[in-house]
Amino acid sequence: MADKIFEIQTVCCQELEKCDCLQALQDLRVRYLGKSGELTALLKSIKDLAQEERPAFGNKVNELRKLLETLFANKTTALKCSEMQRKLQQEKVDISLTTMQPRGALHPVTLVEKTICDLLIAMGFEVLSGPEVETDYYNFQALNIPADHPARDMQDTFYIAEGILLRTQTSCMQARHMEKKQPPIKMICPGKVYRSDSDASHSPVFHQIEGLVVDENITLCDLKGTLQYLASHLFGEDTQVRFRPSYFPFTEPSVEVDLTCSNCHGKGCSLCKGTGWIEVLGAGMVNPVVLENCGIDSTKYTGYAFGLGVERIAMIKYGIPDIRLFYENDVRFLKQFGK
Ligand code: 2NL
Repeated sequence: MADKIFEIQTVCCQELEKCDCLQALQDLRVRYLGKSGELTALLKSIKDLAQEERPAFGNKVNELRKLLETLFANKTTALKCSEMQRKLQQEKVDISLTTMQPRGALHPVTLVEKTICDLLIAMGFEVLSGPEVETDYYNFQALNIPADHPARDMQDTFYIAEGILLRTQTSCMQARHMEKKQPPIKMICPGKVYRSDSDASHSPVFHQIEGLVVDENITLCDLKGTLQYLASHLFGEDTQVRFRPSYFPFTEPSVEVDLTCSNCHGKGCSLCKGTGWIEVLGAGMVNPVVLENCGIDSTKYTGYAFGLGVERIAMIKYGIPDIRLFYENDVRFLKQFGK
């Protein structure tokens, strides 16, 4: 009988040695230590022994059970450990590997529009947007653009129906806002505008930002200070702002606004055609007729307004020669601007 105990111990140890996965180990445990396993069978054979041999035999079998339980527990730990090692090795993630996904970038028009809006927001302007399909009233009449003005011609404006058109400027939104709200007003309206025009510097759709400030004692100086701040931040600290007299039906007086050339700093180059100045936008004091049209007392309040083309600013800033490059979506062009 002692031989039998020894044999079971030896064979079980050999099999444990060979065992290389947790499932096989579990099967082996059932085979030896399970309810109908080898050790239970061994213990049952106690009845074949003489009475006096039984206690010693029982003790030996129990010792073997304890030994095997320890060996199985050790083997379980060892197998779990090597399994974890294998997983760590196999499922390792190389975090230094780049995904090679091409990165997107903001369109230069979006980039410049956002930069200008952020500068104006910092000066306290609120941002409003409105419909691109407008009425003749808000696009022309409210803004003092007379019936015989060339802008009203079918040649210049996209008409959708009688009295309905694609807005040619964003000021319609300014007019709508003044109708609703009394001064102080300090707003900008960025958005798409449409004009029936197309060449290297004109596109049938382009982006405009118009600003409007109405309050007591607003002067042309307030306009100049605002534009100076904008110019210095867009084109550099040393940029100068110059006003030239001009004419718009919705402002009186009206001005064309020039900046010292960002390319040659005023010395004269091909970009500024030797003048040292570049025309960037139009502006002026809001025509009292426009204020009155929108329900604002022009004896009490004055205001300034300006309108700029975002594409034009981007063309000057980046030296882009043709407006159509913005709309062709050639990735080689677009990827130069993303930050
Ligand atoms: C240009 C010139 C300008 C305005 C826009 C404006 C708006 C209201 C009242 C008065 Cl509600 N004026 N806007 C004023 C002067 C010029 O735009 O050449 N834009 C591209």
